[in-house]
Amino acid sequence: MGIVSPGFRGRRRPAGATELPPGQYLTEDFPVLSAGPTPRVPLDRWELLVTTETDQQYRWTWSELMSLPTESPVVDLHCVTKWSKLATAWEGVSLDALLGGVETAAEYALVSSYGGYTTNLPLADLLDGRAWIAFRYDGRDLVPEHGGPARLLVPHLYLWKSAKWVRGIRLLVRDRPGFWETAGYHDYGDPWREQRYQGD
Ligand SMILES: Nc1nc2c(c(=O)[nH]1)N[C@H]1C(S)=C(S)[C@@H](COP(=O)(O)O)O[C@H]1N2
Ligand SMILES: [Mo]
Repeated sequence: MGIVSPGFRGRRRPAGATELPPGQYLTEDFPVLSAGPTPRVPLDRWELLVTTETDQQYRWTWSELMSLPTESPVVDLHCVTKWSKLATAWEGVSLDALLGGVETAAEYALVSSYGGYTTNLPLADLLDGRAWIAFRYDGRDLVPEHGGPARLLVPHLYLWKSAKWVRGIRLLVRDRPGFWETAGYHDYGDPWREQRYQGD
């Protein structure tokens, strides 16, 4: 076997791709994009709720979340408004760790936030080390403007899929569009295929 095996892919971008997905520009700062006011959730009342397609519920308090193994992903962010920010450093719990004990045959997830925001994606895209419940950014507790105390982080899709102030994950047999998807944004949102709007 060679040093680089035939199936090898860089961790941050598909093989053969340029540094930025099509149509994106680089930014150094970290813009805040919120469709409404920033909710403030006290940690002693915070909870994360996973509901399966058979209405089984799994709950984590803040301290239960903190007791799960954490990871420190360094990832590129791509917003559909065309800014990209490279090599952002996070700390969080992988969805693999969170959903490991959840029994489901569902193929879709509808993620919801404190404040009412929702976004959908295939359940598979939350797994295999590709998504986290993130609560630290750049060495500090995640600030409310960027989704603190905890947000979803799914960096391989456009950033609107990374629900800030994450509160619930509903596992569904049939796909159901979220807030921006209902407004005409793409159901999947792969930045490398420039899936910005329905029909892209
Ligand atoms: N709850 C919630 N999550 C959200 C949003 C929002 O309005 N509400 N905006 C989304 C969009 S469009 C983007 S680009 C990113 C922005 O994250 P940032 O404000 O940390 O840059 O959050 C996503 N998650
Ligand atoms: Mo966005």
